Amino acid sequence: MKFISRSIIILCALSVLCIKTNAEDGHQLWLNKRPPISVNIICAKKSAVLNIAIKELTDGWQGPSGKRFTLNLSPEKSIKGDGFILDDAGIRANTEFGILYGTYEVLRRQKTGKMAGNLASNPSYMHRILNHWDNLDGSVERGYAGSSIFWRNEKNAITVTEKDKMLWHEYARANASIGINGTVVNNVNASPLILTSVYLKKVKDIAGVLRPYGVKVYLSVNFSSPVKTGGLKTSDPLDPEVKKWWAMKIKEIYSLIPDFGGFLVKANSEGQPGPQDFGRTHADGANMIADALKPYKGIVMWRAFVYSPSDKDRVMQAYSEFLPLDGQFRENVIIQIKNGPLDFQPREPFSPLFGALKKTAIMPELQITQEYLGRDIQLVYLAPMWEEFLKSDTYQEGSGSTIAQRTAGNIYPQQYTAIAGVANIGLDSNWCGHDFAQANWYAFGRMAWNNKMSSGDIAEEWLKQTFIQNEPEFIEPVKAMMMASREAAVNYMMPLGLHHIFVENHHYGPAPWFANKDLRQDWTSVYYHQADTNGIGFNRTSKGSNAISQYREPLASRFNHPDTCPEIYLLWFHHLPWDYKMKNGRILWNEMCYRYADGLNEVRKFQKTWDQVQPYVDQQRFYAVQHKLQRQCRDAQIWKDACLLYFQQFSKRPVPFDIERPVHDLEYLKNTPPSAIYN
Ligand code: BDP
Repeated sequence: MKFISRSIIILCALSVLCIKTNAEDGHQLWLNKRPPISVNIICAKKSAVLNIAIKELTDGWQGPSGKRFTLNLSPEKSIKGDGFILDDAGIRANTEFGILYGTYEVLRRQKTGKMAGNLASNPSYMHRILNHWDNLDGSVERGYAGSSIFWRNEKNAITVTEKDKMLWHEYARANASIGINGTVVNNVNASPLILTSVYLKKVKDIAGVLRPYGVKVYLSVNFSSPVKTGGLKTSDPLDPEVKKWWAMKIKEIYSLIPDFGGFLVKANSEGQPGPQDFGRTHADGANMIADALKPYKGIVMWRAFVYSPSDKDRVMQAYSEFLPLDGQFRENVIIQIKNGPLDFQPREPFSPLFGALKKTAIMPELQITQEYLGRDIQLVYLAPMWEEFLKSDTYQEGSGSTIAQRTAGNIYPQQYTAIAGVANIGLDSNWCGHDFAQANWYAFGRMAWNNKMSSGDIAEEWLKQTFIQNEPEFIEPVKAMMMASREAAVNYMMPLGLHHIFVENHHYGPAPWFANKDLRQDWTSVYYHQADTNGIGFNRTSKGSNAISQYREPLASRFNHPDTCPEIYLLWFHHLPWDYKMKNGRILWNEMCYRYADGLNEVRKFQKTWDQVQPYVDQQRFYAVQHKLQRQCRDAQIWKDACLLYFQQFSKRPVPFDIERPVHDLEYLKNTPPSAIYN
């Protein structure tokens, strides 16, 4: 007996050891397997989609052993789209995909220890779409997790291997498990080649793998495709030959992919062609393509990311261009708007277009890939930023007109509702480069399904599933770290409303000194921070660029005065003297110093938190994250030193005595190429 119990103890100890030493490259994402418990699934119908649901439940069931569980396709009025109802007996849905999403919800609840019980769940958006900025040569614009999972730069670039299919299958499953039901497989800066028959054949193959998981394929298209690949003399949207060309092309696509989703278009933006090249409007361009897609129920996602090299404040331009077109777009056109009016900065107020357009369908575009938020190097959980954005009140129809409500079609009706996230996925074995960047992919899907979900709940769910760990000693500190990470990044990069002071185009490290008389001024840093001996910040008040006027009351007045402007946006809207008094009594310069220091100190705390939870994490991921946190700490220090030393030249004030002195030299940071500093 003694011997047996001792053996059991040794066995248990060994198995704990095994779990901890197991190599975990993160490839399983949040779908990590646990040994299944038996379950008796009852399903009257058979199909590729339902087979997936049955297999998932059989392979992953963690509920009562031997339970009878029914998958029931029965029309139910309270269920919308691919929504579902869960109860003790099983899942009810109107569509097979509803059953599939219900399946993943059941498994998620079981794995995260959420109480079983009744739940009715309908998606906030009909289309929940990833945007891959993947080029046909396999590179990924602003991608930090390896090459494209769809394209490659080889001789047989368009061949499809079994390995490709396996990866796309895993990708589709991961997306379905969080409710994502669409993917744009090529870059918004689109190569016209994507619409040639050779590439379309590969798109068909991709669509074939993704289909049973409910992930529809969409394409980014180049507006001058009729000229570039169609041999026409013009791409003028009002030209009958051009219309005919698009109609033919779209017919060809649907003959290959009957459930093709539609197009994403970046037009007249950053040098891309568009209808304005022919004296036409965005509406002329979008409608022409939308008309050709309509018979097939396809949609056009037309991006509002436009700005031209004019004197007008860049953050005001999209509003000025699109508002006059309100009501002119077809019902199957959705204007895709980035969350902020500038460009995916660590913090921006929401784009005023969300509170302006009334008769036009609109959708948010979020950036999951961390172009301006530390790439794959920094642990920055983005969901708190998206939550802040979705909860923003535009006051369009009085208070409570949040962006979540407006874009879900609850304020003005929209035939199609959608949300897009720029993907952070590549060929890296853990898909996203940083193990914690997976949480951003996960959170995007969860918020796209339910745009009122809290970022904290999502973090907790993700942690429990990804690390197969329900221990509060692990979950609580790590969740707190994730939840603090975005604010920390804002503080060590661009606190108090500062924005776009990155190294040119590189978008990782700081370069507040970046100026270039020969370049568009709105691509330089000095244009945005406007620091001089009088103060710092961009004056967007009624006495400045008047960007505040694009917001509805009471926001416009609130933003217009420094005393009422939320301090998180202070230098976004105001140019203020260095000794401006903050609410806490500090002068602006000192407050800036403390914010930079707080951001850095927070990352130091993250390192300690992570080290403390080592016993709960497999070695491979533990060391990978630990290593990245070291880099993050070093780089946060560079941000703090670079910005404070640079701005100090204008503030001409000391850094408060209780803040750590800079460890870097400004001249070194200014004169060393980023490749030497950050690699
Ligand atoms: C900017 C990126 C650029 C993209 C552009 C876009 O730097 O690579 O092409 O946005 O969204 O953030 O079109």
